[in-house]
Amino acid sequence: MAQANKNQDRLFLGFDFSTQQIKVIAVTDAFEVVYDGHVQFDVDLPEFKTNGGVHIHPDHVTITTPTKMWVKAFDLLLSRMKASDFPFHKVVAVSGAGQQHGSVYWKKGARIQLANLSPDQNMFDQLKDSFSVDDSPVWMDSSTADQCLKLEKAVGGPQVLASITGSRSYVRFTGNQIMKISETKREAYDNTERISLVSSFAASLFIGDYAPIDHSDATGMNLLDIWTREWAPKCLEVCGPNLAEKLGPSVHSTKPVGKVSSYFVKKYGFNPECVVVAFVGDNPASLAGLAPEQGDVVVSLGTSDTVFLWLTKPTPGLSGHIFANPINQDDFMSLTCFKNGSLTRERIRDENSEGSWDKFSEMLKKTPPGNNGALGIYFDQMEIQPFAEGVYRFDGEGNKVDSFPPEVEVRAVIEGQFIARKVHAENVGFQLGPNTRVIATGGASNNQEILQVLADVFNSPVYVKEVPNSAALGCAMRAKHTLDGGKFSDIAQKAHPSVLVASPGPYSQVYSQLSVRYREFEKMIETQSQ
Ligand code: ADP
Ligand code: XUL
Repeated sequence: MAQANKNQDRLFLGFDFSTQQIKVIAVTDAFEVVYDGHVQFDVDLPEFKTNGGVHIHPDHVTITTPTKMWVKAFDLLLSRMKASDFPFHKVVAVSGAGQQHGSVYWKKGARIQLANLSPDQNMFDQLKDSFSVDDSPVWMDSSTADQCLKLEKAVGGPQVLASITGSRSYVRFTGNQIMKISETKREAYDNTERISLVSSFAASLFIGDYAPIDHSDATGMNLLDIWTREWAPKCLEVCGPNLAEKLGPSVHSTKPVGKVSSYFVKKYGFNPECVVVAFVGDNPASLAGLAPEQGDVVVSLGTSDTVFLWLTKPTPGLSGHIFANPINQDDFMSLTCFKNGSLTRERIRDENSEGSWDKFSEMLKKTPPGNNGALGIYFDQMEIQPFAEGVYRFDGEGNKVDSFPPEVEVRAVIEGQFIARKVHAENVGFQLGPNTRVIATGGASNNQEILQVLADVFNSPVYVKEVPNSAALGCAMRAKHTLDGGKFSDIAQKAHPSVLVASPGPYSQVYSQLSVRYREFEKMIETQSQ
């Protein structure tokens, strides 16, 4: 009984250091949200003159964030919590997420400054000169095409790099960003004693020491071997001198990385026993927040569509990314992003259903699953996989046609998109299992008829979760899991039960045939686009 009462007073914090803001939520053991706050960089810290949290350089491809702005924002967030009498002493564990791929360069000597922060001053004043590179490259940067080629060439080609690190080389991936710094800012590189990701940087602020990079975020660097979870020597060698030393160790995402430093205890009243659990990438954190069971598939239907998979046997290839799973040490997750999502669906709605989702849904119900063999591929913008653009329609006989009747067009866009989501999921290792669940989220998950197509195409039940701040919540859940142990899925069930919204009809045969045809059409379009 005493224990139960004591537990009722416990709080967990989940942070999200994202592109435009830092968010925090505080939850109880029962996942009641008792505090929800944020600092928005453009609005709250106008002195840094960011736009959407970043600076776009004149070349348009270099995109950075002033590192010390994050420190100041963190100070501000905590001081706002203090001003609202937030009970810091009740917090037993914290964890957090960071935008993936971004990097922070700590200057030689910074570790000592970090370990000796005085509670009489703020962190910004004490750490503002602790970085050897003032502007952190972030995930939006695309200035490293040359470095990407170099890395792939050095290891034996894009597929070899993907087979080692889970992804071919990508301009935003940190190894390539580090290589660019080592080539263009050599003095600053040599004057760097530790390179953190945004996630491990935030954890470092909390523990007053360099926090290790967690495996899930480390797999977004083109530097970690996804199978052994060790830094890949060949990649390190190409990306910068003495890089292993500058990166320090990596650690599984479930591990505690220390306790809050005395700065937080003295300045804010944290309990000195408060545990800091490894901070992770924002996408892995969202997986924890949304899809906490082995085999789960998340389909996020927003401006662009994103598919996350919890995988046990990944097959890394030339599209999508394989990351280490943030919950289960032996498992993986994939992340595949599709540019043509809601905006394409909206265009088809406007042209065929008078701009009304209700009419669009009615039309969807009028056509049979499989659309009598009609198949459409709608890449209004250059798609990511395949790298192709344009609209392609095929009738039931496989002939290319210029248009479809409105009802057929409406079904074709939804089926074409969802078949693509499934085909690319299979490419990175997705296999339908008896317990596969599809978790739908994002704007279009409000649409029951669209979700029915999703269930039919994936031949799996679809659940909906609208979890605001899924990355921050995922981190609060992870913090509790590391502290208390037990099954992660039990924690998740408590945090937000899933709601079943659509069950698959008897169409697995129809969609497996269409998937085979889709693969052929996609290959043809990709070849034509080259
Ligand atoms: P973001 O990715 O920017 O966070 P959201 O997840 O909020 O976006 O999704 C926004 C999109 O949701 C809109 O562009 C809109 O097309 C789509 N949407 C909203 N309601 C519906 C609906 N009932 N049916 C289909 N799509 C919808
Ligand atoms: C993932 C990616 C973005 C960032 C920012 O690979 O680049 O989703 O994590 O949120």
